[in-house]
Amino acid sequence: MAHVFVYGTLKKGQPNFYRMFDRANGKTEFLASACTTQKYPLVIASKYNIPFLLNIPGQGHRVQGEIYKVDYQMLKFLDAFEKVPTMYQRTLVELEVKEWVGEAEGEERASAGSITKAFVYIATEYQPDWPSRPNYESYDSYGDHGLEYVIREARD
Ligand code: PCA
Repeated sequence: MAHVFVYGTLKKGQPNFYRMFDRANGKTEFLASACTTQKYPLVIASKYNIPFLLNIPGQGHRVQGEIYKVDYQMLKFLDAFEKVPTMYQRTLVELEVKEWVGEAEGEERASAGSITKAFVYIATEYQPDWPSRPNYESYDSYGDHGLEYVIREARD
């Protein structure tokens, strides 16, 4: 089992959320809402409007997202789906828990305000202009930026 912090299209209400709950891909359990303890730029880039967290701590916002507990099969699915290591790298990030909902067996229930760690998918590399793009505290594909995510199945 692994803990994964999602901040983009895998969040609840976002276009790839359902993939984490497709039992053919493995098992997922929601644990908590959280935000990064450090600031990072979260930008939307590429012609498919893909959200990327850039590994530039101290710049941008403390990014909001959700922590999920996934089994090994789901972790491998997500790595493949996020094109690790070409597009994203899966790395550990420090998080502040906002609301802990899951009650994972044998695990401490983390209270609001407590610090935890989870895997996150960060951009493997980025174009020079990405860090100066508008950056978001909380990603929403359908937000007023108008940069709706283009789902895999609709790409050319
Ligand atoms: N999927 C991953 C990384 C960016 C994306 O769209 C996530 O939601 O965390």
